[in-house]
Amino acid sequence: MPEDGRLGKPPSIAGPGDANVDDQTRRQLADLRDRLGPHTPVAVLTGAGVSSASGIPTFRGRDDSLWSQYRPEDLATPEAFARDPELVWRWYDWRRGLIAANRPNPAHAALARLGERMLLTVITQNVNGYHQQAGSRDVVEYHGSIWTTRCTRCHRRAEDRRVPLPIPPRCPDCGGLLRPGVVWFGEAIPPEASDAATAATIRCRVFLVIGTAGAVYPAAGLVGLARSHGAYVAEFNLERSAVTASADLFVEGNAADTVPLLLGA
Ligand code: BJW
Ligand code: ZN
Repeated sequence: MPEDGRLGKPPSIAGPGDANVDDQTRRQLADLRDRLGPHTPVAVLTGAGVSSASGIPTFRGRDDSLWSQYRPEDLATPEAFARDPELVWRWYDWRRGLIAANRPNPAHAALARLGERMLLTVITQNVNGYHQQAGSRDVVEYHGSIWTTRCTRCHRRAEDRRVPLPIPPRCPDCGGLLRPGVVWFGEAIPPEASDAATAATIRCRVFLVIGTAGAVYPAAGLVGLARSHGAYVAEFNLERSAVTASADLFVEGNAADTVPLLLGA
């Protein structure tokens, strides 16, 4: 239960073998490792916190970027884009530059290694592509990808990895305004992603929740769905979140330190 599962002081940044994790945390992680057999279906829900050790700011955390004055609700909406597409594109262009200049961290790498050993689906709310870059194969991009665009006129979808972009970018086919291939507030989750995430969540026996505030739906609802289908839920976060009450185990700390401990010695 979460109260018992709340674990000691946060580990400091260190290699997986020597992270500063207390004995109770190590025992609970060993117990969690025992649940991760080669035939156990596992689903992992990741949020912005899994990428913060890569130098990518979270949405609701504090940072000193020029964008910290905006809330995601002010920029990640179709209304914001209709009002000021250049502003929204400048934000996305800045984020694309940061993502391209940085790389996946040990948490992404550990999930990719686990995926080689067991049936593991990563459901990520992140749009940066770091799970695939780290080697994860079964990745559901629940909120889309920052590396794709969609034409607002002819609806053409395309991969686009230019950094920086001409702002605003235009469709090579029809000259229409392009938009980022991501899911904004008030927009539906793409049906293939929604279906794949729901199926993996219902099927899994162990559900890992890593670095998400659990504040945005329907993604946050997957935690309760997993639990209601009998999965053991383990959360990895720097601090308690809106979904901690639904977790069987809470592992406090930097995901880049704690998640690699799932690999064992
Ligand atoms: C660490 C760490 C470290 C830091 N180690 N941990 C039910 C109830 C209430 C509202 C709704 C509801 N259902 C739907 C809604 C409305 C809305 C919503 O949820 N609003 C809430 C704000 C209340 N949802 C929607 O609109 C969704 N669409 C929808 O419901 O459609 C319905 C529909 C159906 C049919 C037709 C039409 C419509 C869409 C939501 C889209 C969200 N989009 C964004 C932007 C994506 C593109 C982009 O990246 O720009 O997704 S917003 C932003 O939030 C982004 C993220 O994926 C998402 C979640 O954020 P996340 O990952 O949790 O990040 P943070 O920053 O909040 O938290 C970081 C966490 O990490 C913290 O806990 C830290 O402690 C931790 N951390 N460092 C471990 N090192
Ligand atoms: Zn077009």
